Amino acid sequence: MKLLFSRNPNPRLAVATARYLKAKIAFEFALPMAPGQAERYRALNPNLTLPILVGPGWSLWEADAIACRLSRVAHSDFWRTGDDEAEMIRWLSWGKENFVRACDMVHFERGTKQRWGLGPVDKALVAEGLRQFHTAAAILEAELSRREWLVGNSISYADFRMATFLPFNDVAGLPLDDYPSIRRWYGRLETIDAWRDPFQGLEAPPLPPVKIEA
Ligand SMILES: N[C@@H](CCC(=O)N[C@@H](CS)C(=O)NCC(=O)O)C(=O)O
Repeated sequence: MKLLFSRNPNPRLAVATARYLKAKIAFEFALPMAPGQAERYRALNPNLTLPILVGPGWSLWEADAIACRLSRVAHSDFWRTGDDEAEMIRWLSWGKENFVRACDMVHFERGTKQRWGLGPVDKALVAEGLRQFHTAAAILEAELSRREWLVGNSISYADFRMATFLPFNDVAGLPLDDYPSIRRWYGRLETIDAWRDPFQGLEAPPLPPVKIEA
């Protein structure tokens, strides 16, 4: 199996998951959206997004599906399959619609758009993203004030998914310090090598720097 990746948030999540699970797979940097590259990747993922997991005669896209498959292959409970499964799915589902989405909105304006020259920061969208961030973070904060990890007593894929955009907070500038339990939870994630430095030893050009608006 081969994981096609870039350094952007969702592929980073998939690489971190694969490395956390010590998956015996190859890693290949890819640029499906670069000029002239689409035809090479369309059959693997019609969205032309990353990550993509490729095997003999098949491909799987969406970071969550890839995490599910890699966890099964590794016989790990990182992707819960027992009594905790419903709770894990609850956090994946809620996260994608709420906390992760709010982080994505702000990061897209302040990070992605500025890195790739996609236009000026839309201040109204940042304000709306921050409003949604505070609403979601309050719910997450209450939960994490009572527990170390989102599901049961140990880390699961729900923790990785919830944190998709937090490694990019140097550019997103989300007010994490307003939420001490989230901050402590994220500190625990950062002690995990596979999360903190998923690209270690992999060949992948750095992301373009964010150009600060005048
Ligand atoms: N829902 C998809 C989102 C995939 C996605 O939006 N990937 C973006 C990066 S975050 C992408 O492919 N960007 C182009 C690139 O990284 O080259 C997933 O979870 O895998």
